Amino acid sequence: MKYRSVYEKLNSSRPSVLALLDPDRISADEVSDVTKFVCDNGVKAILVGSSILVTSTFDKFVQSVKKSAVCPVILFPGGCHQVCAHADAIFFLSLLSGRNPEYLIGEQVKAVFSIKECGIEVIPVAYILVESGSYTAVEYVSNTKPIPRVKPEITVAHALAGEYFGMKYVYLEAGSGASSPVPAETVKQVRENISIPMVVGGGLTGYDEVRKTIDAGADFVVLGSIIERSKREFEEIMRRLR
Ligand code: 1GP
Repeated sequence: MKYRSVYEKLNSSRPSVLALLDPDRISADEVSDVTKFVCDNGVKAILVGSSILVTSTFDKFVQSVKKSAVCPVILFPGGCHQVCAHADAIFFLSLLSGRNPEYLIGEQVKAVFSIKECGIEVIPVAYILVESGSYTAVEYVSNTKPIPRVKPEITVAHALAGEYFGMKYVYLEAGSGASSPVPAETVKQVRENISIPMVVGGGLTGYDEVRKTIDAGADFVVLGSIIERSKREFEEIMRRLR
């Protein structure tokens, strides 16, 4: 089957797991092996991005991921400086849950000419930060407040706004390394109210949580920290999902 786009290819394999590789947390020496490892375990795409980006070798990192990956590589940028031509696509995020214009539209406007020059596929994403019980990097860097976790209807309203804007995915984010993932009840209510695919990530560290999130209606779950923390536990999650 030949796919016209990354978006189409991803949608043909739902539900599935996407890996997040953070250039600030994975070294240049490890990146090829980590990429092969996540691909061997069946992830359907690799996201590359970081909240801040301390490393100066972002382009090289993405290039190494692309060289070793057998699935699409998608940029998941923390800002306009995380754009490069080595990826297949970019999640063009707007942090809808926040009220900081810089992350709603400012960074995006600064990035458009680089994206256009790179010629990579653009996938508009309604990015929604849900309170996780801890203060996360995305909350700090974006200077926005997450949506209270006990108010799923507010998350639903933001997800629907994203759909009405014509965005292609809703991404419910608890924040990388969050102490609690997005509640299954929130995922369920969003699923019942939107018709576009949903990505859920942040704080998912065990099979039961991943299963619960998928059963609640997530089309894609994103795993990041667990890959860095325990290869064995990541393998276990992927094995049990098969
Ligand atoms: C963060 O959703 C991703 O944007 C992944 O989070 O690192 O907690 O798996 P974790």
